[in-house]
Amino acid sequence: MANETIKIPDLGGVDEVVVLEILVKVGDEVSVDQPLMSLESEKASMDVPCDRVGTVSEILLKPGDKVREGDDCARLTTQAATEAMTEKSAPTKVDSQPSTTTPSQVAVAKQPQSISTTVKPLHPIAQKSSSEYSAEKAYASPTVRRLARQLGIDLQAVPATGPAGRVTQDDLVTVVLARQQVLPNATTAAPSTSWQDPTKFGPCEPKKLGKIKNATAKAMTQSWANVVHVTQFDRVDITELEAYRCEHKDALKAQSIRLTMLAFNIKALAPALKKHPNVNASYQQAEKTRWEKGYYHIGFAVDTPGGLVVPVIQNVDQLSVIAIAKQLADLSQKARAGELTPRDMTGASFTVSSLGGLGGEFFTPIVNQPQSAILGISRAEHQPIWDGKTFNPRLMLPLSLSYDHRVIDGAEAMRFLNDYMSELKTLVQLDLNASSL
Ligand code: CAO
Repeated sequence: MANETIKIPDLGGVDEVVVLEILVKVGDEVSVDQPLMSLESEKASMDVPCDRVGTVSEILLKPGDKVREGDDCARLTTQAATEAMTEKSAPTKVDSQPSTTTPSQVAVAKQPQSISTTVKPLHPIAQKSSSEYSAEKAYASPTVRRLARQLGIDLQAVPATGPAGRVTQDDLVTVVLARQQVLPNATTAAPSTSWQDPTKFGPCEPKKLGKIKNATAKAMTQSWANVVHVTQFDRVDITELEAYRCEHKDALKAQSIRLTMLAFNIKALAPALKKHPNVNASYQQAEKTRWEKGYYHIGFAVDTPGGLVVPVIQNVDQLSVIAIAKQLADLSQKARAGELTPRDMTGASFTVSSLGGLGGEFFTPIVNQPQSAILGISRAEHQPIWDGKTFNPRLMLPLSLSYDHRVIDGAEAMRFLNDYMSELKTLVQLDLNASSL
């Protein structure tokens, strides 16, 4: 038996690196090439591989320590007879090439930290082929990257709990357990522990969610887990605009056109979005890029017997209020009849959700990914508004703008909302009989 010291190997020209994660503990039996700890320089991370067989007797470093080539990092108890006759290993560089390993049965217990379960193949949603794999963009040690690749987990979708947003092995285990046992369809949420058998407390009836409600549940879970939601509330004075709408709505009704406030709400979006392209955008996390769209396709939430669907009115910047009102009616009718096609429901750059016909005040709509903002509209009500001398009854429309704070700052959101409210008020100047509307 001998007690031997493992040293920090050649760092490939880097003077000093930081210890990120210790991957073994005292008492672990380790083998040749097994990573003992992860190190990080400014631009890359690397593992310190073990260069012999033995049992860890002491760990001499901790996360956050700064180390140089030749520093002691751990001690092993070894038996001369079992010492590996290998050359001193170099540190393992970040492996940015996709592995050729197909995600399949992987014995996690072979990995450091002795995770003892044998992981079965993942649910298909959790798997990615190695060619699709792009984990090099995520923040994790090479060991965790390798393990994620073997398990078919997209590192970028894993909620990280490690230092500085680093994905750890435990985070991967959480995802695997959540997918296998608790949330077979979820991609990012943590396991729920709140389920209780409701029949223990009284009569109840199980109702399976239909296709639309399932799709909504999945999209909302993903958005809730990934988007950094903030909701900004405000009220806009639509007294004149509502009077204007009422002036025209009966004549239009005679032509079978239903002119609701929502058509005006949608009409005012295009000029406001043009002024604030970051609100009409999608965030591509992997590339740290915001895609600002040069088109104004507005999705609107429709409440149908089967659940919520979101048809899209394309190019609203080129449509009159009346054309928007017609499309609102046509698409809502198709939605409620279950006749929407995929083309009717794709490509939105921004979404509105109006509960104005039903009541309520403010609410917190959930961003419809991959968009970065959504406008909630509630029921307009008369309120006493102070004009400096007296209170006047004004019709105030409550607005709730939810946005992704990764893409849009609070001040930007407020500036957008201010411009939107101004645009809405200017619509009273439209000539509703003109063909150019
Ligand atoms: N304030 C006051 N009254 C309003 C209003 C508002 N903000 N919005 C609509 N109304 C009125 C309408 O003017 C209409 O009255 P009139 O017939 O006198 O004109 C009445 O309420 C009913 O309107 P509507 O809801 O049928 O029509 P709409 O164009 O406003 O909305 C649609 C169409 C499809 C968006 C709506 O029917 C709908 O499905 N809303 C639900 C959306 C939803 O579920 N959102 C939640 C998503 S998050 O879970």
